[in-house]
Amino acid sequence: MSSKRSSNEAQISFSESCSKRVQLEREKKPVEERFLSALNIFILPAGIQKARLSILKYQVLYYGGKVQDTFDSTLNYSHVIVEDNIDIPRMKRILKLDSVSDLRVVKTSWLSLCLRNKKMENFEDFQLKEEEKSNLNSLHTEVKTTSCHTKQARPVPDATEVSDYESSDEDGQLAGKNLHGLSHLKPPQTEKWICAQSSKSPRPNMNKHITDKLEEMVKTYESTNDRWRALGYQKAIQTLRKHPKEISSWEEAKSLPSIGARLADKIWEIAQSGELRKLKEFESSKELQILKMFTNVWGAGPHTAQLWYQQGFRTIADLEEKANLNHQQKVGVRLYDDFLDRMPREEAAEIEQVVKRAAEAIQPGIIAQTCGSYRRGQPTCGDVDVLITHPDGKSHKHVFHRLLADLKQSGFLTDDLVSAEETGNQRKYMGVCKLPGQNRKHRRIDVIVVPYSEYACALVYFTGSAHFNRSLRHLCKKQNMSLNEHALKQGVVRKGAEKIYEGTVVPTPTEESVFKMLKIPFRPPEERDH
Ligand code: DCP
Ligand code: CA
Repeated sequence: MSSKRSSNEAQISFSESCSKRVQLEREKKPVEERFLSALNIFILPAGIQKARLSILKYQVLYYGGKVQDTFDSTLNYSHVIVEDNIDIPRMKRILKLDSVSDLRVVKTSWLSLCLRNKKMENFEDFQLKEEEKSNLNSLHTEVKTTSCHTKQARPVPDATEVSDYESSDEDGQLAGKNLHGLSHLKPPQTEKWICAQSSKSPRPNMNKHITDKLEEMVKTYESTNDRWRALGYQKAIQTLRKHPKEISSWEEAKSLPSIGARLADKIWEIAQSGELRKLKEFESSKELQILKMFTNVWGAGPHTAQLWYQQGFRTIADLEEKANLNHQQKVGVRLYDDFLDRMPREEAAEIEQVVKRAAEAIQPGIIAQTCGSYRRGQPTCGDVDVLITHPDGKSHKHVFHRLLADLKQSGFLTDDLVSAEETGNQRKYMGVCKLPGQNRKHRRIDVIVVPYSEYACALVYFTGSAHFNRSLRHLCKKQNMSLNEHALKQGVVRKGAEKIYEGTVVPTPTEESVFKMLKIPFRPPEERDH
């Protein structure tokens, strides 16, 4: 896989990494824009998605408020914010409090409303009192009806936009709101899901002039760790690609799945002017361009990129000379240009052959199959993902270390990035290879060895695309199943996002059997390129 961000990085909170910048920006803001300056709040994290919590905190800080990271009963908070479905008894249990009568406890929907309307709204309708239970549904309706669509560009991520993505249960589904909450009553209408459809469009993308610009927005948001916005844009791109005609009005854009009012604004702006001011702003920001470049270094995520920027580094040469790099980043910096270059699929095929021959020499009958974009038939590949197994169910076990040793010995593998990552019965190597001969570039390669019983699920997973996989997983949820690179399970019991019962493994001898269990037509790899 080309994925290169460590999970630790992803977990670093947005507000932590940005708080200094927020403070600087806040100091520059005119007083009337600091409309939350009366706030000194604590947000109870229970029930709030991590990313959303970070963004809520970030916004409160940005608009002049104070957020305390820990709860201290001796402090004088203006408000204690709790998720809408938390009631007072639960809050008291979590904070180990006997009484909350001297606290002003208010639901997150109030904070979202203030942020949306850019002013302090009356909190009383959102306040929870000692004897009161939360009334989630009525409040949700209230917030929805009072929310308004503002056309002005906003400088910071909007938590309400983020919560829409998070609560959206239709990721990977084209128009499935009708299924929401009804999975126990009727079978899902699988034909509406991305994973049930061929990615081979019967017609060209009629909105390429729009999707190209939105793709650039995705890259920028990814480099600033704004995952939810990046995901929102990606979903809109998928929708637009499939739309049979050129967008000719704001309303037309807004009526499409995964496109809300703000995205419709952007789409309509591009449709009308051929430009997107927000993207131009990004492109003229030196800082954002440098952050983008730094996040392209293998082994560096948005947090590291930001640290490097804060340390005064501005070029890849700066990093090479002055930054304190770990092993992976050193390789990433040294081979920066090679890694950015996508290889022609013919080169990926040559790389596959080298691995195949070496594996076959160790264990006859071994299967070595390149997955990822190569298997989906793409003309170029970011890296090569080789999946290895053996049909006898046991011989694969001895191959991993010998294969890597042989490939290093021959000079084919030039650098290790992750020597061995074990998840369950699967082993994964991430490194760098170079074909023999003149003018060859270094290429990223992953070698994953799996038991034959997990081969079909691993094939599905590593073939992707990532968007197709997300759609499969969501469809699984609707059918009380789960799917990952190891197995398909049925009878899974979930309470919210949490799995209460893991379910039981369904034997999946072939990729076809996975599709069949999910009640969707089999799609060959080249039709999974969503
Ligand atoms: N994958 C996934 N979710 C992710 C990352 C990867 O489901 N977040 C799966 C689907 C991908 C496959 O792993 O297709 C291989 O990952 P790559 O990052 O190598 O992606 P591709 O091979 O699709 O594209 P590229 O040509 O950029 O390598
Ligand atoms: Ca790949």
